[in-house]
Amino acid sequence: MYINWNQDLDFNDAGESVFSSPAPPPVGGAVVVNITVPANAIPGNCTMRIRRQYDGDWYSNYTACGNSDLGQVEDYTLNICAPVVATVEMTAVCGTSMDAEVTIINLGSGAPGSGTITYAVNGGTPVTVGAVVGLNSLSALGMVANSTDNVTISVGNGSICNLDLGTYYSNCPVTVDCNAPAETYNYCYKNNEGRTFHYVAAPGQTVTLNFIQGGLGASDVVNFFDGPNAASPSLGGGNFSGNLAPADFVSSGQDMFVKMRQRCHQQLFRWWPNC
Ligand SMILES: [Ca+2]
Ligand SMILES: [Ca+2]
Repeated sequence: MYINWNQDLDFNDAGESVFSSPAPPPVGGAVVVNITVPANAIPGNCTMRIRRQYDGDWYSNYTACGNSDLGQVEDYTLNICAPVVATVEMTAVCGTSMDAEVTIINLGSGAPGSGTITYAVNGGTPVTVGAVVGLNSLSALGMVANSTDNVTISVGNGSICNLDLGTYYSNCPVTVDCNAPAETYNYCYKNNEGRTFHYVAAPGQTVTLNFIQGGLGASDVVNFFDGPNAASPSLGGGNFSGNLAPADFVSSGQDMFVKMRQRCHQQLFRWWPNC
């Protein structure tokens, strides 16, 4: 298998021979090949060639062009994406509203005027609106901005090359009822989804979090803060050797703030918040 990454009408450059099967090649069934697009690939259409050949033995003639006794050659067009570059900032007035500001830095391989933003509020039906390079305000998303309100955002450029920006939450406080039994809280830790939590107990009470379950990837970090935000004193944090259970954290006052940072994992966390 060959790909003309640099669009110069040949398959001869470094990295353009992307796969060779073992000899003899498998008969029947699928051949699965994972291809990493090199950083110097030119965005746009390029040609991928798949060649199967036999010249008395399976080992001869590993080339993109040339004669062979038996075999088949097929050419395909690959569309190499230049990625969209964009950031999101959320603003929430807890109990009132939650808005998102999407700044598109670059539409990648998209044409001018081709930008779109697709967002879904609280897992609902996605809505697509036009977008410009620069600041795009998604105001009045229709959320009350409580602790579980969220919006999932992606940016398109008129091609199949979308940028999934992930899911964003309001960060509004969760009120811990000190007179109720401890509840188990489940949170699915998703791909591209960082998350913060702000727990508030009644005045004079403290917040305790006890983890029952929570797997962390090698580069994942969870931090705990003794107050209402990440500027508060640390109560600890880190990777916990990949497993949060059975970590316990106790605030000194009525607020505790939790901040997760993750890289592409789907994990389930369960913890008890109580007073
Ligand atoms: Ca080439
Ligand atoms: Ca060349």
